Formats: sequence, structure tokens, C-alpha cells
Amino acid sequence: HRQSGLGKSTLVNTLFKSQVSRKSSGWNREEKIPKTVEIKAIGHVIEEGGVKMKLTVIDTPGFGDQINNENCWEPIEKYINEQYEKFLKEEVNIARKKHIPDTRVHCCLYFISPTGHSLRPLDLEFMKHLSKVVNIIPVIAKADTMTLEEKIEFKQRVRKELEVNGIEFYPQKEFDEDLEDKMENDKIRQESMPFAVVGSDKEYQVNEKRVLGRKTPWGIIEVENVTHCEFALLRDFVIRTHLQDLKEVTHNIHYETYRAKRLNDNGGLPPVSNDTEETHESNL
Ligand SMILES: Nc1nc2c(ncn2[C@@H]2O[C@H](COP(=O)(O)OP(=O)(O)OP(=O)(O)O)[C@@H](O)[C@H]2O)c(=O)[nH]1
Ligand SMILES: [Mg+2]
Repeated sequence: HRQSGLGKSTLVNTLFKSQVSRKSSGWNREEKIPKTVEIKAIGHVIEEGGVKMKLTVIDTPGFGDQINNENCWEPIEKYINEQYEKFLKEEVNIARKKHIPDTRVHCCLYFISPTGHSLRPLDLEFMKHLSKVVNIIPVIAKADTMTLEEKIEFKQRVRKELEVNGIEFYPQKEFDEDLEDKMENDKIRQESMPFAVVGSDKEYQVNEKRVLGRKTPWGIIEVENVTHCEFALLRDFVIRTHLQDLKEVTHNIHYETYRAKRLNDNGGLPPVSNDTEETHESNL
């Protein structure tokens, strides 16, 4: 769940500090990451396959630890919808910009507590609601606190519970375009999800190399080593292999749903055309 202290802010740092942007310096912070108290966008330019891309990650406070957790996904939903609204306003503008700044959220990482138990009703509620407006990717937080067996079992359990509760996470079955797509995505849905991640912004010396890692009683967990945890797999998934598709699903499905609803609700808006410019912005 998006509870406090699950390592969300740490993972944001890990993402920007890991290979994609090793060049950027000044990150070797020793100070403790403060509790996140508001929704905050953090953007960096990263280079992917020779193409410069602006990646923005929106860090959110943890919640679900209040006495009353009712509708606790609302601030997130509001933020997501505000970005759709901004985009829509630009789109219907007659003198519309050639390039509409795209702040729409292309993917939402949902942090699940590594309890080994069932998902909480709140987790299910959150994902059920938000999966209708954004691409949800569930991740198991702080995977270094589980043994390998516990991790495998917990991943299975979470997948089962999501299925039983009819929660559609990304990549959604209904959007598989052909058989090849379906085969590839079935593998992701049935084996990779939810990625069990470890985050850290501290470097350690391992075999002559500086690596991002966490010190545990069993040794250093290297966050970018795929035999230690699935951080690198998650990173490659969201910013390499599935980036374009995340953006397309956002535009063609989630944004389109919002847009249709808005135009329906408010007959005042003129009809809008669909041919938005390609952009290189990505927002998680
Ligand atoms: N064991 C372990 N601890 C972690 C991991 N990631 C972060 N932590 C620790 O967990 C604590 C909270 O980390 P944050 O990144 O601030 O967590 P957060 O989810 O942003 O917390 P809030 O902003 O308060 O919701 C810190 O002491 C981190 O060092 C991880 O992968 N494994
Ligand atoms: Mg935080």
C-alpha cells in the first residue's frame, strides 16, 4: 500500500541515480529522506538509446495510515485528472500549441507492504479505483526484508488476490493487440508482476565497483543486480521496453475516457481533434 515509509522516495532517487543518469552528480546524500507530505514532481533529463528524454516522477505522501482511510486515493485521482484537464484545455484551444506540454501520468507505481499476508482492503480499493484512470503497476516494497521463498510465495498471492478482485493492472489483458502481444504480456502478468524492488541511494564498494545497495546482515543487496532484486527489471520495463505503450494506453484509453466524459458533462466545449503531436515526455 501507499503507506508511509515503504521506500517510495528512496526508489525515486534510486531510479535517477541508477545507470540511466549516473552522470548527474551531487546525489550522494547522507541525510535521511524526510517523510513526504505533499505530491511533488521531480524531473530529470535522461538519455535513452541516444534520445534525450525528460522523465518526471511524481512522489506522493504515504497514506492509509490515518484513522479514517476512506477515499484516501482521492488526492492522487485529483492530481491525475488535473493533468488530463490541462491537456484537454490545450487541445481545444484554437491557437493550440504545436507541442502540448504533457504532464499526464503515464504510470502509477503502487507500493505494497512486504507483509507476506493478504493485501489490505485499502490496497484493493485504491487499485480498483485508480486502475480506471491510470496505468497501475503494483510493486512489492522493501523486498530485501523477505527471503527468496517468501518473495516467490507473496508475489503469487498478490497476483491471485488481484485477479480474484478483478483488478486490472498494466499491461491490461483487454488491450493486448494480437497473439504475440498476448503471449508476451501473459508472461509479464503471470511471472514478473508485481516487481519486488529494493531502493537505495547509498553506494557501496563491491568487487572494485561502486554499486547502489543496502547493507543487510546477509551482505550487500545490490539494487541494480537482477539476481538480488527486480529494481532493474522494473526500470527497464517502465522506461525502456514499455514506455511508448504506457504513453499510448494513457492517451488512447485513460485520457480518451476522461475527455469523452468531460465533453459529455459539459456541452459547452467544442469538439476536439485527435492529432496531438508526439512528445518525449514521460511521467510516472
Ligand atoms: N529495507 C529497506 N528499507 C528501505 C528501502 N527503501 C527505503 N527504505 C528505508 O525506509 C525508510 C523510509 O523510506 P522513504 O523512501 O522515505 O519512504 P516513503 O515511502 O517515501 O515514506 P513517506 O514519504 O513517509 O510515505 C527509510 O529509512 C529508508 O532508508 C528498501 O528497499 N528496503
Ligand atoms: Mg516519501
